[in-house]
Amino acid sequence: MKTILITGATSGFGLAIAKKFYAQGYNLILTGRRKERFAEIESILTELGEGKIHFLHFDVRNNEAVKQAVNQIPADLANSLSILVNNAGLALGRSTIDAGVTEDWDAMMDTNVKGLLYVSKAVIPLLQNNGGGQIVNIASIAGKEVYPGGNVYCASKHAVDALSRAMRIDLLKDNIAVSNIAPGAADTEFSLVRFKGDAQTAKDVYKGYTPLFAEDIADAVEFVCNRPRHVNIDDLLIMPRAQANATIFKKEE
Ligand code: NDP
Ligand code: 8X3
Repeated sequence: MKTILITGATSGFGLAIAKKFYAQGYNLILTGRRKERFAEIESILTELGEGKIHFLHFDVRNNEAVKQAVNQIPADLANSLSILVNNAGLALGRSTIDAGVTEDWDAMMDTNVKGLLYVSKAVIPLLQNNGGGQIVNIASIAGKEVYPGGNVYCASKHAVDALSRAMRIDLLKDNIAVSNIAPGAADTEFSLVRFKGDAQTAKDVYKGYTPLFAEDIADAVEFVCNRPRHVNIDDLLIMPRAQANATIFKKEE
């Protein structure tokens, strides 16, 4: 039985990816900071499959905690790990650069860029020991374009986009394929986090059109991970039908 490690699996895309792969017979290694959600997630998942589920509780910004957690992965899961999904990430705020909050900038760069690097550095040796595998990095339309008030979040996702290309080059020798998935607007907890618990502002982001849902991105991850061995999907930009680019939407009144 194969194993997938998904960062940021306590909500949104990560949780939907976990459900999709568990139902297909994978063992799961799931990570997040909100460990109070682990028990409920486990009970939802166990309805869907029969594999092993192993939770790792750490903040991706803490390199020591990342290393310790990865070292604690049980041997049978470590030895069958074939996919790493670097999904944990966030935006904080949407102000112009002059009005930006430096703590928010630190949190976005530390989580989206450095956290992805720390997790990758800790997990790549497991994939190498297993003869290869696949890394899926969750980037964004914000990694392809910049938009008003997107500044540092966009910079962090441009970095993810660049790291996907760099990893693909550097890990070719190890039979580790690297796929970049770049979603447009998706209705998860993302906007609630971005607007710091302001539920109305978060809801308004998805008003007047049908956004993507977490399951759409889980479908995409499943697709890229299930290509024939000689094929790799390098980069997938996935938008709601009603979103033409980072800023242009067709909204109903
Ligand atoms: P959610 O807020 O629903 O999920 C984010 C996940 O990341 C949570 O499980 C959260 O877990 C985890 N996370 C955040 N910060 C940390 C941290 N410091 N350490 C460990 N885990 C962390 O949002 P989405 O599912 O939408 O976001 C998933 C990814 O998709 C992100 O990288 C986001 O940038 C990207 N994305 C989202 C889009 C959207 O419109 N929703 C579009 C394009 C890309 P916990 O809080 O428990 O730690
Ligand atoms: C999330 C999508 O457009 O809010 O990455 O940046 S967007």
